[in-house]
Amino acid sequence: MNRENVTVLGLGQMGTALADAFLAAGHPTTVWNRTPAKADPLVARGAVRAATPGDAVTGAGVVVVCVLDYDAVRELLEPVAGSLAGRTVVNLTTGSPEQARRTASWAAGHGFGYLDGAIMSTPPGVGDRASMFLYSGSPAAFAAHRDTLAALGDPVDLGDDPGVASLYDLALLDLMWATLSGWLHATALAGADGVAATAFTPVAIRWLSAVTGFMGTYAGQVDAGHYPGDDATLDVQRVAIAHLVHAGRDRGVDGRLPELSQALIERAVEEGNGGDSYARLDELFRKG
Ligand code: FVH
Repeated sequence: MNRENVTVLGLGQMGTALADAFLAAGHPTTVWNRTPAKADPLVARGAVRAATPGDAVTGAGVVVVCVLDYDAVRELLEPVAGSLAGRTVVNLTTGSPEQARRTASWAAGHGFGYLDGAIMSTPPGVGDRASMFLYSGSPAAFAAHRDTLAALGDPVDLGDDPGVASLYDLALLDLMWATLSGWLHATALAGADGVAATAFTPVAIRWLSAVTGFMGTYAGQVDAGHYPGDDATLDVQRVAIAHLVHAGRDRGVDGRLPELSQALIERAVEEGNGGDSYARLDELFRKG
């Protein structure tokens, strides 16, 4: 089959994995990196080395950029903007929604297609259909290059606002860090009484699948602004979380994480919402 020509700019850990996935899927792949030696292993596996970013984008249908930050993206693309007209840039660099929107407007002004993306994986997951790649921006560019992007992972289309992929990325990282911190705190608590992390974690993982069920129920409550406490009320959870905070203190475990949840629960109860579900805390976060 004829595979689309792709170019990958930026061959750090992630850019290298992206280029490898395109090669594995049979795409003619041109690569460029600021430090040229990082391209050597990819060239040995069949990639074409470009001497400059300008050379790299010539002939590519899709130009994938994955560098440290958006300052580096602009530094890289501004000098070659004239050569990008008629092509599509897919920017997989982590940034803010505002940076994504500004870059999309700049791309439109230069006549090239632009998709902003977020990689919900580490490099070993690239090329696996189970890994989500989030995209937002030009619907035409997504439709034209969806099959090519599928070489990297499951391409998830988040619509035409170029900032939305970054927004989801930040929100999902928020969820990841809160979850990992919760797990590490729980592991420290259990560990204080001699429970190994490897013994605790399989039980924790089963519990997390129940928690995702709660999220499914509570999402509807958040959207409706109505939080019936017909599973577990904040009044009940206020008592339970006090046990967690005390148990941590007794064991010398840093208590700031559960104390934040405790403070939010207590505030919601003080405001007269003790009969509501945990989803009621959404309103406290939104108030800031
Ligand atoms: N690694 C991961 O698991 C995460 C997963 C989610 C998405 N991120 C984002 O991907 C971007 C790159 O991350 P990385 O892990 O590949 O990072 P490094 O291995 O440190 O490579 C950085 C590359 O950026 C190049 N670079 C930096 N500054 C410039 C510049 N001014 N002009 C041109 N290129 C630049 C750097 O080049 P060099 O140092 O090798 O010469 C590397 O190619 C990032 O946004 C993550 O948040 C990865």
